[in-house]
Amino acid sequence: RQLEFALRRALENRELELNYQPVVNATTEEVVSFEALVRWNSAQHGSVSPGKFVPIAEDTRLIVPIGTWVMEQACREATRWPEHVRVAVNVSPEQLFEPDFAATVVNALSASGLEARRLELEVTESIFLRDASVARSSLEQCMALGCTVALDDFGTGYSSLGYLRKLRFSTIKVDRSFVQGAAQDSKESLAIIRAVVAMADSLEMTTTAEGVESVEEADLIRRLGCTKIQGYYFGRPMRAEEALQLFRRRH
Ligand code: G
Ligand code: G
Ligand code: MN
Ligand code: NA
Repeated sequence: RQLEFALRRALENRELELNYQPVVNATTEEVVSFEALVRWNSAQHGSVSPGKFVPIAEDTRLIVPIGTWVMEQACREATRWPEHVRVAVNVSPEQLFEPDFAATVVNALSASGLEARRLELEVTESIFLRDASVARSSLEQCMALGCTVALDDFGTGYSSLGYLRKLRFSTIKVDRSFVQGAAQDSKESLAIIRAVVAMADSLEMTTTAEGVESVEEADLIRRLGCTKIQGYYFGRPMRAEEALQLFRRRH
């Protein structure tokens, strides 16, 4: 495929960039972290959405070098933010099944000087589909350094509550389909969010509601007891410079 060929060159041609989407404390609405989201401005294909190129990168294993770049860049850019603000990086299963994943994280932290506690790794349930022992041990090594791990898109994959026993996640990210459902008065979505929040509370995990797009949704999510909120209402994914500006205005 043409896209694949171009993607192979994207790193060396410096066509990748990270955008950052704020995550706020549901109660105080202060920014607690930013999620790094990769963007590709291809010389040939223009701006290509991650929904399109991330799956290609995963299939071709290009996600391994791309993921390493994302990790390094995110850590570097996060050092410019106030110390209480953390950065979340999405990690694909392909990356976690590389035996040197933890070394990649160690390198990114030491090269940037970012404290490990400021780095959150976002993984999806799909890491548990294969023999998860390699992935688990990598994530546990990162946790031993002080990083946290969030369970992304919760409830959309091959959810099994057993996963929650296998790794000490710090955060469960409630998929935006439930948030949208709840906002449209779906009894099922409301019940599911309530149950996830209750479960996370008793497991001493926090919850982040994804895809909150309006003040009504933010109020609803707050009432349902989610710890943190992410979504267009509080901020779209933005360039590193804008993220920095946002701070200078708010704090
Ligand atoms: O930014 P957007 O919502 O369009 O992202 C689409 C998808 O791409 C999401 O599932 C998101 O998790 C994924 N994605 C974005 N940035 C990265 C990244 O740096 N690494 C990986 N593995 N996935 C990413
Ligand atoms: O899979 P993951 O949760 O990492 O994907 C994050 C994706 O969700 C990003 O591509 C981001 O652009 C998108 N996103 C973030 N906030 C919102 C929102 O409020 N509404 C919608 N529709 N998408 C969102
Ligand atoms: Mn994510
Ligand atoms: Na998500």
